[in-house]
Amino acid sequence: MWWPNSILLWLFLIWINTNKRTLAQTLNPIFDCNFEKVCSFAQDQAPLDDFDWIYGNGPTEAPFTGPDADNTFQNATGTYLYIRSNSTLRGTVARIHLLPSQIVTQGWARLEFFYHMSDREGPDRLGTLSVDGCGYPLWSVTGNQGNLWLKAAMTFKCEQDMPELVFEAIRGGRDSDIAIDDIIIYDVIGDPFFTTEGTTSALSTNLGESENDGPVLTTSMLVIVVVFSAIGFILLLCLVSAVFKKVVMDKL
Ligand SMILES: [Ca+2]
Ligand SMILES: [Ca+2]
Repeated sequence: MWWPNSILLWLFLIWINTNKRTLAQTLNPIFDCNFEKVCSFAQDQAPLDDFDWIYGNGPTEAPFTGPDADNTFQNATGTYLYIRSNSTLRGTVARIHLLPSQIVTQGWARLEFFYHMSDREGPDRLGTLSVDGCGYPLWSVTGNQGNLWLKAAMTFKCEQDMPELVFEAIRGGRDSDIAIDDIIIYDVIGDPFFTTEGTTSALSTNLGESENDGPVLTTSMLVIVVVFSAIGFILLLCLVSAVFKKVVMDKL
């Protein structure tokens, strides 16, 4: 019968849209650092690491590595944080701890930042940039990523009230500057898996990373509804026709 199919499908669509609204996500920034003013972070010291991150403006000292400008303003007035390459100190480590001043209210946080890892002379001698969040490894990349600022974004479970975020850079060889800029931490309120239609985001958990989309009304769902409705309509016509024929035949 046509009508049970259609009713079930429309109820399903209503459920999808209802949940889409109730599962909406609010991102409340609790840490926002573009390095244009003093930010709340701390440099680790020995024996926890080997050297410190430093501020940069415009190109870095070495000609074949590092950004030409920061990410915020894309010019030499803007500031970023970076580690300077040193071929004799390969493998040494520099770490910073971000120090948010507000708590995570529902156990989920989101981190977004930009990074620059370029070795323009090659062979690739870039080291590793990695991020730990709330005691777990969240993200890591090694090697030359090209001469551009790239964005990283991840949502992760945080059992600490104050999320502890650590950026760690491991020096590569010559021409292996690593820079970061525009770091934002959000308190995630609502559904941590929700994203707006048409976008995806990396979702980190203690078990690893995955891609997730929120429930959305897609074109394929509409096609299914139209097809089922058409089938239901044809069946209805067949039924009406059969009933009509029976009535006529009975009268004859
Ligand atoms: Ca240090
Ligand atoms: Ca900046």
